[in-house]
Amino acid sequence: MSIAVVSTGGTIASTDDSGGDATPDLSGADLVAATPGLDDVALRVEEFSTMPSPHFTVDRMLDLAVLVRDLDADDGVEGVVVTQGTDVLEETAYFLDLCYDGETPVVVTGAMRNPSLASPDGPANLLAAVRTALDADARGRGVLVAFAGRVLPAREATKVHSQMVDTFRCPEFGPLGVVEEGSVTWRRRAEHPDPTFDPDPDRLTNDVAAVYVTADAPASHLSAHADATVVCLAATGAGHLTGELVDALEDLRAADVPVIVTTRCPEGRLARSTYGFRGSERTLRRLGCLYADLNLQKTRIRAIVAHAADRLDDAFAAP
Ligand code: DAS
Repeated sequence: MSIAVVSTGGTIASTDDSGGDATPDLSGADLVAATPGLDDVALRVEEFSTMPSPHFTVDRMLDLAVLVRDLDADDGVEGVVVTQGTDVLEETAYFLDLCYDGETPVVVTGAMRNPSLASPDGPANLLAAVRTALDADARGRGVLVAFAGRVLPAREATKVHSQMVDTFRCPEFGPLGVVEEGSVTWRRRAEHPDPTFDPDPDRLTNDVAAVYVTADAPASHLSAHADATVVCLAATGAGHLTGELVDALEDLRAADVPVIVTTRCPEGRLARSTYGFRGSERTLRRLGCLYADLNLQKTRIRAIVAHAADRLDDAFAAP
């Protein structure tokens, strides 16, 4: 039995030997060779890509999900570790989670400091991810993120700092566990398991807009997306829009564009029956919007996956 390490690029695989501009150029085999503490673990390496994570497309995310499913079906694989750049790691991890209901642990990790810098964090993160994937209690927990000693559910993990090494957190509810001295101490389970989707590659599209509502935002911020396949909206507070955005929302809904609303607050969910002013949850309900309880970028990933599986209504709640 072995742990499959799937290398995709990112800072963990970047060097700046060319004079200060780090770019991904290391293979998965290089990452494994540079990580102390793996001698007792049988590893196999899958070289998936060598790219910065902002270059990841949803098509590549689906390719990665197919690979993860194939590895789960392989009796020789005990766990899967995916290394990726941190910028969109939370989106890739959640994409994988939405497409995966296997028992084999799948753990995503990366690094904030590349191997050319003092104190690179990649080796420690890779080691912690492998130890997590080997932990019997990691089985059946869905896709996990292991980073800076924390183990987080893909659904909740989000990058909260642009530079610090302990950038991945779960706002509101905290990590599932922590890795210390190579073993995981689990403290909670991820409640609210998501349905699993089987996206049709031919329906997969990146044409799902993500709009962040801001004070006095004009109608154009929303109407610019009148042709989008789906629009995801991070509303203020418990689910509120500016007056002008309501005008644009009415037009979108009249044109049958699905609109999925979440809150722009890092913690908490949308209200259903607290406010009644124009642009409140009453408006969202009247216009047949759907509700999400995820951050905006994860809401968009869920919309992309659910749309590709032709299950959009099934994937989000009505207000
Ligand atoms: N921000 C870099 C990283 O942390 C780049 C990337 O996401 O690929 O990996």
